[in-house]
Amino acid sequence: MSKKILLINPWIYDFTAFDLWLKPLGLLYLASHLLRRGYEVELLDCLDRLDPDFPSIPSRGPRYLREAGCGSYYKEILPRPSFFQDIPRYWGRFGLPFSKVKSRMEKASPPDFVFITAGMTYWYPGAIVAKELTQKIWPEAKTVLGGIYPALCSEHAESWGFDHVVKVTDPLSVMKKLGDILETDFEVESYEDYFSLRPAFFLYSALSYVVLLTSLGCPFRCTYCASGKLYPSFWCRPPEDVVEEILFSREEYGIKDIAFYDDALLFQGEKHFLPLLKKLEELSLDLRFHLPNAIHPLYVTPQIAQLMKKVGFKTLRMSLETSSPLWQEKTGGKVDNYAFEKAVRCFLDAGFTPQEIEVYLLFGLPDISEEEMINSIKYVKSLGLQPRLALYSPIPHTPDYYKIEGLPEDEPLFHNKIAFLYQSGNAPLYQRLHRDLGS
Ligand code: B12
Ligand code: SF4
Repeated sequence: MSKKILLINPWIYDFTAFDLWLKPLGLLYLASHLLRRGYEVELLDCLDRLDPDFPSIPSRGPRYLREAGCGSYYKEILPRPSFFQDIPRYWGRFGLPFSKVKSRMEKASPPDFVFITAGMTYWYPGAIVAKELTQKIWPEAKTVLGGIYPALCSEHAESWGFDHVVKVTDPLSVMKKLGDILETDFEVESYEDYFSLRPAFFLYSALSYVVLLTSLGCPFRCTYCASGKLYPSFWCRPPEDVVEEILFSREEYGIKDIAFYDDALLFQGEKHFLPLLKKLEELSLDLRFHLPNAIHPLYVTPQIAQLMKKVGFKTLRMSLETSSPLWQEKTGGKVDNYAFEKAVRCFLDAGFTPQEIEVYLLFGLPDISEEEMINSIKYVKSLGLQPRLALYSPIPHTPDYYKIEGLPEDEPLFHNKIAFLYQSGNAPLYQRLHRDLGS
């Protein structure tokens, strides 16, 4: 008889959480590879807002995001962790009600393995609770933890008593480790093999969007980002393959909205993103594309901007982070103001309105001054654009992480962006700037 594997995307324990095209893409790829090897696979996504057990709640957030399939999660308020007592925000568990998940698990037939993902280091409590529930209900089932948390906080992740902890994120290394755990050969020898299967979105009963990964890694090494640790080299899928996946998702799931998960979507654009856009233009598909992760201004050209407008890019976000040339250089040199302004011109000339171009500024980098943050906001506004403040959060294995004094090394909850905002003393400034921006 084939082995049964339950894949769990656990709840988020946090101050805030929003479904901004949030899907456990790694788990969905794993599901497809497991199914191909003949395993019986089930998905329990505690963050599936379209699950019939999800309580109906008024969805907050901007209207354009709700129309593009995003929305609020149900939240169960819980006591704050003791070290967050001074943070004046409610702590809670976002996702399906705990009781529903528990009773669903109790009624299900026991799996042989339970695979649990953790998409952020500071989202680990959800994975631990899912593991504890598993061990209580099915003591015989083997638990396997994977995702960004065990990759960036390996020792911490190993301390919970999972049967296996997969501490890598590169798809080939992950499939190799899983092969060892399950004593099987997934025959994934190359990235082409890995991406030859479509992520298993069919495991959902309903979908309001899908997410898409067209490349791995990023050529830059920004001092606040872990991309280089997770994916040391850059690789991109052939554009034809990506187009096929887009067509498949559109036909199979009837979705209109697609969000890109790439770190560096525009890098090597000539052989990757540009041919993809050209093909999408030819096909004229009436889809809406979104860039929650933001793109590199450096690689925007007039042609790319025009094609993006034509094929339906709706959420257009660019990373500037800071307008200070000194800080741009110090943090990795991924952008300068000249390249940024050039990219803005390309998008405006292509017909995007200034309101449609969202600019990410990283708020609260270690050592950056208040004046520099204010100047960045003024600079973006002087171009007629809307700045979006992304809160800096400390990420292990990055140079900036090690600059922060007094950050407890053995507690990943301190990587939480809201927690860091309060602990760094920047909360009043942020609230003032946020209020002034009206965003
Ligand atoms: C897409 C993305 C987002 C999306 C969706 C988030 C998500 N986690 O799905 C959005 C835009 C919402 C987002 C937001 C943010 N993000 Co983000 N995001 C990413 C990104 C670019 C890709 C993640 C991804 O899905 N990759 C593709 C899939 C296939 O990978 P995967 O799920 O990791 O799966 C692989 C392995 O992990 C493994 N695997 C996964 N699960 C399992 C389970 C088992 C059992 C096994 C065996 C294996 C396994 O299999 C796959 C094989 O390759 C990563 C960077 C990166 N390259 O990883 C940053 C990243 C995760 N984000 C990060 C950050 C900092 C943020 C923000 C805080 C930024 C900000 N300041 O606002 C916000 C937080 C939002 C919030 N609510 O708190 C950090 C993580 C920080 C941390 N402490 O963990 C990362 C690493 C980027 C960075 N700067 O270094 N993000
Ligand atoms: S350019 Fe973006 S993805 Fe690449 S290292 Fe910098 S922040 Fe990370």
